[in-house]
Amino acid sequence: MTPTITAFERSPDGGKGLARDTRVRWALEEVGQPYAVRGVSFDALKEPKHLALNPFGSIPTYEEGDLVLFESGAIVLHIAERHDSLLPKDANARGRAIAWIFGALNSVEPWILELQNAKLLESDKPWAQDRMLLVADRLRGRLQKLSAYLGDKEWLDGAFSAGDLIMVSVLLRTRPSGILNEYANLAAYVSRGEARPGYQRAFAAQLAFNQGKR
Ligand code: GTB
Repeated sequence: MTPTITAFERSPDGGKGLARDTRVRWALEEVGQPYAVRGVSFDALKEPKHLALNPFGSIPTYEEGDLVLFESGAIVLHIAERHDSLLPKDANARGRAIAWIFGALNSVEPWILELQNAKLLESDKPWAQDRMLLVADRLRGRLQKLSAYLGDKEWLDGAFSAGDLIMVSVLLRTRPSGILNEYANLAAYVSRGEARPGYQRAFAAQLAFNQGKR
C-alpha cells in the first residue's frame, strides 16, 4: 500500500528542505518506497481532521492503511524497520543506529531549536542578543562533542543508517546560522548526506511541491 505523508502546502522556507517532511521523504527515497504527499495549510493543521492524525497539529504525518503516525523520528524508524537498507541486521548495531535517531532528536535538535527560537521569536526582546550568544554557545558545546565522536569516520556507526539520516537532517537546520562550518568534519558529514541520491530526490520532490508542481 502506498503511504501518504503530509507536508506544508507552502513551506515558510520556500523549499529549502528545512521542514520535517524532507527527512521522511528522504527515508522513503532511500528504501525505494513510492509515496503520496498531501499539502496542508497552517489553518488546516489546527482543524479536527488533522488533529486526529497528529494531536500537536503539525507536519509530517504518515498514513498507511489503518496505521497513522506522527513525529518524524517515529515515522523514519517505522520505514527503516520495514525495509532492509536503513538499519543494520546485527541486533547490537541496530540498537546503536536507533540510539543515534534518539540522540539526534533529543540531544542535538533541541539546542538548534533554541537558537532558532531566539532568532525568530525573541529578537524584539531587550535581552535577545545576550540570549542568542548563550544558546549559540550551548549549541557549540553539543556540536563539539558530536564532532569529537565522529572524528574522520564517514558515518556515525559503520554503514549509513536511519541514525545518520536523522542526524544529517537535524544538522542541516544549523546551516543558516553558519555554526556548522565551525566543525569541518560535521560540515563534510552533512555534505555526504546531501550528496546521496535519495536525499537529492527527496529535496527535488519537496522543492517541486513547494513550487506548486504536483
Ligand atoms: N517533533 C515533531 C516531529 O519531529 O515531527 C515536530 C513537528 C513540527 O514541529 N513540525 C513543524 C510544523 O508543523 C514543521 S517542521 N509546524 C507548524 C505548527 O506546529 O503549527 C518545522 C519547520 C518549519 C518551517 C521551517 N522553515 O520554513 O524553515 C523549518 C522547520
